[in-house]
Amino acid sequence: MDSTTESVPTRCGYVAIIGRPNVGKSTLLNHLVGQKLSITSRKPQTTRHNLLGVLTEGNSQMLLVDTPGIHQPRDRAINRMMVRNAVSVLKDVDLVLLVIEARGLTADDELVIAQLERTQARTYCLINKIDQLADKSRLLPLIEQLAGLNCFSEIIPVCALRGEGLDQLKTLMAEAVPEGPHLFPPDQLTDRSERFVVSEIVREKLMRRLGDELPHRITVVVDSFQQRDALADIRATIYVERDSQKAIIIGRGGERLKSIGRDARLDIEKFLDCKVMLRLWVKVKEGWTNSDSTLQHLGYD
Ligand SMILES: Nc1nc2c(ncn2[C@@H]2O[C@H](COP(=O)(O)OP(=O)(O)OP(=O)(O)O)[C@@H](O)[C@H]2O)c(=O)[nH]1
Ligand SMILES: [Mg+2]
Repeated sequence: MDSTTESVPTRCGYVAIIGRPNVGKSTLLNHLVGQKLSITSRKPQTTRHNLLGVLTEGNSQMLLVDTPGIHQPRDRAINRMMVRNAVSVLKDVDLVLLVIEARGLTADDELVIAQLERTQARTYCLINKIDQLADKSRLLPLIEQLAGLNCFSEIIPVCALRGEGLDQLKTLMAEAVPEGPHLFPPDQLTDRSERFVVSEIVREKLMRRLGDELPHRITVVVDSFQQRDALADIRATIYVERDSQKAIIIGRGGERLKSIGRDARLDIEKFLDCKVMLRLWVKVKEGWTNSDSTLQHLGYD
């Protein structure tokens, strides 16, 4: 056969992004896909659900799965569920990206590395946040230490925030996924609904505006979502565990809730590419973080 008519086989595979909380997994997924799909914040345990982001590069389609940070779940059902979800993807993927921070391995990273025994897939170690290292020569001993663990087929320094090192990563991923037909059309970026992304955007604004503890006691449910012409009319409820938490979110004269709603609306308008009317309610659902059945009812799988 004439080599110019030979078709190159397509490739497609699942790629899990795992790591301890706050190392930059969701930032990485967003940068790779080129759209903000997964919420991020400087607080640990921001991501609660596995989220698929589709990256199509030439013949290769990579189905990236962002996961909640793996940690030692203490008392709450929601934390156990998050860690269960994160480690559950390991057995089904073709490639694992294990993310750590450039400042060095921690005991929590080692907890994540121990989970690699659940997977047969090749694993790349991404050293993220290299922008935070004033002295780049400090990377060398870390790379040596990681190589000595004998569990990574590539070790790649990156800065997910600025997209540095990601072209090389894309090339390596595109070669690593197996031959097979693409499972998503190239313009579909996630398998999650718009409702889901909208509820997450509201939760992100809450995470960013509130103290360290309260965000972990909050969840958001979109009650109605109607899109007509160039306007989306959205109603959502913010659930908390106690009246005192409700008062904090609403703020004096409703000011805090108003500004959270404004921030969320601007991001939702960008995401949906239309005008948005967003109405938010705050309700108390006692103990929702520690009841498997309530979690399920609130959309946690
Ligand atoms: N300086 C710097 N900050 C980064 C980089 N990547 C991510 N961050 C920041 O690190 C924080 C955590 O990022 P996320 O993407 O939410 O981290 P995550 O691993 O998804 O966290 P969880 O969902 O809680 O497990 C955010 O404040 C990001 O802006 C980077 O390359 N450099
Ligand atoms: Mg995350």
